[in-house]
Amino acid sequence: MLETATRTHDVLHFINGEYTEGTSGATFENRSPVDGSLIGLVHEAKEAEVDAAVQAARAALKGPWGRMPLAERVEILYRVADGINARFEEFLAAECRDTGKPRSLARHIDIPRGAANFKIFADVIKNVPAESFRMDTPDGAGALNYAIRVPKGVIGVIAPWNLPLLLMTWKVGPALACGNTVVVKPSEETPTTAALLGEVMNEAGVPRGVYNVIQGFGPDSAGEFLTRHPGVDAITFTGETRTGTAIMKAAADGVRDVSFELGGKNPAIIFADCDLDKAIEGTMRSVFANCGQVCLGTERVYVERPIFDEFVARLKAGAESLKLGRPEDEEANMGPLISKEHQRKVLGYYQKARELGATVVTGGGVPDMPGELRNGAWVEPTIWTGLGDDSPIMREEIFGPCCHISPFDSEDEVIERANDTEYGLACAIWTENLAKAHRTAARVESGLTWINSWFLRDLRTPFGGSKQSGIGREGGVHSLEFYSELRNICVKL
Ligand code: NAD
Ligand code: 6OD
Repeated sequence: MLETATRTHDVLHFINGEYTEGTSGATFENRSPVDGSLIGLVHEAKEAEVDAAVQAARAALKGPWGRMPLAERVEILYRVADGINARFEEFLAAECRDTGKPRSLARHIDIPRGAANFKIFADVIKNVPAESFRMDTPDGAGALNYAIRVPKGVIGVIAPWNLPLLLMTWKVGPALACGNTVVVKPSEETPTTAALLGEVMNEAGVPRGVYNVIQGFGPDSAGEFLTRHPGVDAITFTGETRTGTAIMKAAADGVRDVSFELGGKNPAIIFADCDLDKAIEGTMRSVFANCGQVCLGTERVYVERPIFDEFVARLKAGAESLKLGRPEDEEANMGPLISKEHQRKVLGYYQKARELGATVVTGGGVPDMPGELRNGAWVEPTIWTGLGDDSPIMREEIFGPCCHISPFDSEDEVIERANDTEYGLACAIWTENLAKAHRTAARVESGLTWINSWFLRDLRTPFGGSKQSGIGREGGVHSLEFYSELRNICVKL
């Protein structure tokens, strides 16, 4: 039993308020995507560790957490948010070490949102109105129906590696606000910040067993054992659509609820009447931010024909101006991909695009990095043109710093092409004609649509994907629909 999340940079489980190596004896390596160096060993959870975490979470539901007045729970969540901010630099260093992403990015997005996710849902649960109906009865006295909101129970939280702390706390924040307890399975690629959060939970006074973390992989490891565990009441998952399918099958046993934020193949629609400077700037971010590893990112860009050549030339210039570098290089605006395995996948698509006859506008390979950075998972920012909409490059999620740009000639045509996908997560529309913008936004089949912006969002709004990009909506009060249950009570007056 240890008091901290890491020794050097080895990462442990956090179960019932304590750090533990567990009993499986299994470990795996956490390697830096920047240069391939060994960051540390991660202890892998098997059935015994998962069971211990679930039992701890179940016990905590019946303990002080379950009996705690809402106002006290809310104060604790504010302290968790403050605790992350108080250890901001530690979280920043850990997140950038695991992911290789630029510190300048994580400083503005990942870590502040990690803290905000506790504050916002504390505010939401404090202010959510209760529902009540006064009804007539034959005796004239009437009856009062009112709904009470109760926690679902133990929530299994399975998180991906692209925005590890942000996406994990996006689920843990509302789960705890609603009075649930959680067992979190972070991605095997990014185990550290979820573990570190255990220290903050203890410091903030979160009772033992409310927040548990088990480390490991998906199949035949922590992820699968967690989703199969009958002590888990509901599962919230962010990751690939294929993984969501496997988790949904596991959740069918016991008829457990799921909330899924899955993959995408997001279009951007650039009309000729857009403000081109803004459209280029926004598309640069939506294609290349976080090395293209953002579920909401753009991989299909449709540009109205009169500005097609200029748009391609300017996006090419933008891509070629990106500076790749280590997280601590404040000039760098792009890091490596998450792993050598993901690099192989993305480079496979780069190769396939060439074989399919794409015009490689820029990139398409591995950049010439200096020294030990050669051992990292670097790829070039890449732009293609010339492929048809049915090409695998246009249909499959690549999750790298790349996009294909196609010309279009009419509003109806582009909407049909944008919607011609099994996914439906996000879309960005660029035009100065507001009527056209609203018309197009209403017709694109995506859970989130931006007009003349990207990634901008009030956290009280519904977030989620259409079609195979997800099930359910989270954000603001919408999160309460998944993380709590309404029960009706009827009082005869
Ligand atoms: P992934 O599906 O490979 O893994 C996500 C998590 O699931 C990891 O913790 C992994 O260990 C676990 N897992 C894998 N197989 C499992 C199984 N059989 N049972 C239980 N757990 C299992 O996804 P990733 O590669 O980590 O993340 C990238 C993907 O996530 C992309 O497809 C991206 O679009 C998607 N994503 C979606 C959103 C969204 O909001 N819609 C947000 C971020 C990422
Ligand atoms: O901002 C968020 O809350 C959110 N869920 C972002 C998802 C980004 C996907 O990579």
